[in-house]
Amino acid sequence: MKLYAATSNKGKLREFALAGLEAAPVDTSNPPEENGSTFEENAAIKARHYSLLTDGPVIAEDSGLEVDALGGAPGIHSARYAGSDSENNQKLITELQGVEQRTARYVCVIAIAEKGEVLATFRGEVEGEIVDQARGNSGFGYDPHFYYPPFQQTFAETPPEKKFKVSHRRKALDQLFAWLKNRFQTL
Ligand code: ITT
Repeated sequence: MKLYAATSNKGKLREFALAGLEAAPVDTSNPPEENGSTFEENAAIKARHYSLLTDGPVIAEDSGLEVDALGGAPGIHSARYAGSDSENNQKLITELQGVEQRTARYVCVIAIAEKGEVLATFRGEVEGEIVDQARGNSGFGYDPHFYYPPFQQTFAETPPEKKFKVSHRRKALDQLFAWLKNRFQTL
């Protein structure tokens, strides 16, 4: 069984590789409009769209940061909250100025689809806190401001393999792997 992975995000691809995911890349130069209102809907839209371009099952994921004091924002708009990663982070910190409650979580939903039909979705989450000062150079996206209390570090200060072990993406991928094993007796 040949599996494909559709993402244009290099950070996600690096973490898929850490998981040992063996999947062929898909041309993502013509992405679908992500007009769903949940991570599940947007992951399904992407997986369904790219599955029409391949001859086997495709995984796609939708992920983001939910900040409690911002009513769950940036949420499904995380990638394009303000623009680039640094603009996104700047906006996040500005929005949280003077706000005491800092709890937040990363969410990752992976969808698998074949020939235009979504077969399953899997959700992983990891809880943390938003810190004003950017710390660390590793990871991507909001990682310099995402403090993970059990490590007493931001995810950008955490070595990639260590971040990955506890991450939202890993939790969703583990469920995917269990599902694939069951369905295709492979992996
Ligand atoms: P694809 O749709 O092509 O996969 P994308 O970057 O547009 O790539 P999303 O719409 O799912 O993907 O947006 C995910 C955003 O959420 C990402 O750009 C980051 O800003 C944030 N994010 C998700 N997981 C993250 C992580 O592990 N560390 C830091 N930021 C993360």
